Order: sequence, then structure tokens, then C-alpha cells
Amino acid sequence: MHSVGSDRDQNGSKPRPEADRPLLAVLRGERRDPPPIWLMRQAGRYLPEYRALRAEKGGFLALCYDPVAAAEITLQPIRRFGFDGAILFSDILVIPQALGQDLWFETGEGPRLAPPLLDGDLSGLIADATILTPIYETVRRVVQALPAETTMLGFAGSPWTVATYMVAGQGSKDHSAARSLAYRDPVAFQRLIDAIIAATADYLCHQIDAGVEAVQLFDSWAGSLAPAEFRRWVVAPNRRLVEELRSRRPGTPIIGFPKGIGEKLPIYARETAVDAIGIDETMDPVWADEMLPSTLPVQGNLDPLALLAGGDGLSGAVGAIRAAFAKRPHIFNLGHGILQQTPVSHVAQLLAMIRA
Ligand code: 1CP
Repeated sequence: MHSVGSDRDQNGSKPRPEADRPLLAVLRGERRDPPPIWLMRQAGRYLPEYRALRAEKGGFLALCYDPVAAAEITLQPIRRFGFDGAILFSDILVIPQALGQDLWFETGEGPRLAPPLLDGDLSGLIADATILTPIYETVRRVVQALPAETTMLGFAGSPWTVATYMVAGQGSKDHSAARSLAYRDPVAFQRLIDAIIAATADYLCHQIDAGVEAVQLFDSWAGSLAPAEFRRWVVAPNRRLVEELRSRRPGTPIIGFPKGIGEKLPIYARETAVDAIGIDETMDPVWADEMLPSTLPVQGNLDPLALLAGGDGLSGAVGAIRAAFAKRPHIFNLGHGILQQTPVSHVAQLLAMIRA
């Protein structure tokens, strides 16, 4: 029996047309030449069309919760450059907000969260996951408009990185507030991590149900921990998220991005069991290629400053990365987010270089 809307799944979204999506193929373990490419923070301030929309809508967070605007911003870099992946326009700090912290951005300074959880105690907060609902609407809007060959990426912050903001109430250089709490009261800190894991798993499942085809876990501050703490607060929570997602939404590839972890890379890859791993620009790609299983897709690792500078330095760096990963599934990307001052023309040149 056909009824109106029978081509829609239970969430009301239309399934995407079958097509070859190179980024998704590589995340599933295929090698492609040229490698698929997307850039962390590709939707954002280096684009004049983003800055215009941000000025019109009055601020970054308002954009995150406005599905029409957020879908438009997600699509802007796809229209301009034809990246192989579109990353949902949102932020890792919406999870603390859903857990009950107030969130705002101080101009020129960065995020503020209140109250800071210096004792790791969430009991005074009122969690409300319904605030995340507009974000799933953004995903549905993007997938309706996305070219068939473009992969839709969702994301969340990893528990440790999110906790560093929740504990300090703001960004911090050495993450000492969260690190101190973890030493002083590991039981309270574990409760905080557990709450972030639970909220994040639900959040990512909803993103997947709305049409996201792969997810990235951003552990931007994974590099600030001593080895035993690294295992406890980076490896174990990411592994739990991977297990949870695999059992609840099997078949959705998970990219781990543990920035700054250096020699701990093989431990992270093996013990979290992520489907693909993002590496930052400080890591030697030849070393990473030697240390990681030959079938594991690797994403990275161009220095954002090389892209900003352009010229011969850029082409040299691109060549070295491609040579290092010539025999494995590789996704071309930066080692961290694109810098705001990056000339748009350099991004176009990078794509031309990769696809030549
Ligand atoms: O217009 C503006 O002023 C807002 C700037 C901005 C943007 C465009 C922020 C504030 N967040 C974002 C979007 C964002 N953030 C995305 C969207 C999709 C894309 O990649 O294009 C993603 C994936 C993030 C992830 C994010 N937010 C991370 C992890 C990745 C990373 O860069 O390390 C972190 C740490 C944040 C927190 C955050 N959001 C914004 C700021 C200024 C910060 C603090 C960063 C810090 O503490 O240094």
C-alpha cells in the first residue's frame, strides 16, 4: 500500500539517492585516488558569505539553533568548493547547554559556561535535551539539498574535551581545572564524564536518524593528559561512545580526532576501535603510516598555517602528506580547523591540487 509520504522514513526525512560517495567509501576502508577532501571548520569565518549571515542573524549561537541559517552555512563551502564532505554547522558546546549550563560567547575571547563545574557536580543543573531539536532539523535540511556524491558528517566533542570547558567555565590553555578535579575527585569527575557520554550518544544517534552518514569525535584537548589519565579520560570514554554508537546505530563510520597525542596515537587507535583517525599537523605522516594498521583510514594532516601561507610551501606539504599515505585509505584534511584569515583562493588552489 502506498500512502502519501511513503518514501519517507519514520523521522520524516527522505532517504538520499544511491550514489558513489568517495568520502564514505574511504571511511568504510576503500582507498581512492585522488583522496576525498574536506576541511575542519570549513563552514565559518574565512568565508565572506558566512560573515554576512552571522552579522545579519546577530551572533554565532543564534545561527546554531536556526535550522535555515545553519543549513545554509553548512552548504556554503560545498557550493563554493565542492568538498567531498559537508560538516554540520553547530558546536561541541551545545552538549553542556543541554546538560543545563548557560553558554555564551564573549566577543574576541571565546566561550563562557555558567556555572563552572569546578567540583564536577551536575546536580544543581536542569538538563534539557530538547534544546538540541533544531540541530536535527538542520541535518534534514542539508541532506535534502546536498549533491548526491557529498557525504554528510555529524560531530560531537569527546567527553574529555567537553569536560575541560564545563569545569573551567571557559577555554583554558593547559586545562588545569579539569585535570586537577580528575586527580582530586576522580569519582565526581567520572560522573561528569558519564553524563557527557550519555548525552553525546543520544545526540549523535539523533543526528544519524536525521541523515548524518558518518560522525567525528573531536578530542581537541586529548594532548594535555599524562599517560594513565589519557587512558582513563580519553581512551575509555571514546571507546564507550564507539561501543554505544555501534550497538545503537550499526554501520555508521566514526572518525576519532585526538589532537596533540603524539606517541599515544597507536594506543588510541587500537583501544578506541574508531573506524578512522584524524591526525594533527604536528604528527609525522610517515611515522603515523608506519604505526597504524594498514587498513585504517587516516584523515589529515596539513598545517592550517601552510594553507594560509599558500605558494610552494603549500604544494610541498600537500605532496608529502599524499606520498606518506599513498598506500592506505586517506582523507585529505587539515591538522586542525581552517584559520579565519585564510584566503579563499588558497582553498580553491588546494582542491585543484588534490584533484589535478
Ligand atoms: O562566528 C564565530 O565567531 C564563531 C566561531 C565558531 C565556529 C564557526 C565557533 C566558536 N564554533 C564554530 C563552529 C564549529 N565548531 C564547527 C562547525 C563545523 C565546521 O567545522 O565547519 C565545529 C566542528 C566546531 C568544533 C569545536 N568547537 C571544537 C573542536 C574542534 C577544534 O577546533 O578544536 C571546539 C574546541 C569548539 C569550541 C569553540 N567554539 C567556538 C570557539 C571560539 C571555541 C573555543 C575554542 C578554544 O577554546 O580555543
